[in-house]
Amino acid sequence: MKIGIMTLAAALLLATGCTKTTAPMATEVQSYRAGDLVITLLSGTGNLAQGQNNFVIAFRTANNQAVDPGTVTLSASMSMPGMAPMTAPIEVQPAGSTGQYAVKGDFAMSGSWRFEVRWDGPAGRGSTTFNSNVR
Ligand SMILES: [Cu+2]
Repeated sequence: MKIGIMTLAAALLLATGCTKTTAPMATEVQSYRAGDLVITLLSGTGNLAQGQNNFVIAFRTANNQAVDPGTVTLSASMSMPGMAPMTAPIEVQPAGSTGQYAVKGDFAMSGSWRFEVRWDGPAGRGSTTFNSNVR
């Protein structure tokens, strides 16, 4: 009985952690410098993988202070030889901490994806692109 309750508590903690906090997503996938901003992708594994992913995009200053970038959009595409680029459905939502956004993205293929981030808010308006490898 004790074990059952502990397991349930652990399962609830994990479930809550995946949707509400960024603490379990502490492993950096990659960081990019965009002017005064440092943009970091984080995931539970430190990678992005083919298929559905939950990850975090975080905005900080070069001095490691959290920044509120305001409205954030993220898109990803993969150029395909002889075909139109493949795009990934991506949803971005504020994650509850300054500068942190929860992202859901579905990558149909592994390989190098081109990401474009746009932001518009207290830190100004800007955009940047970078490549990240999906395993
Ligand atoms: Cu592809």
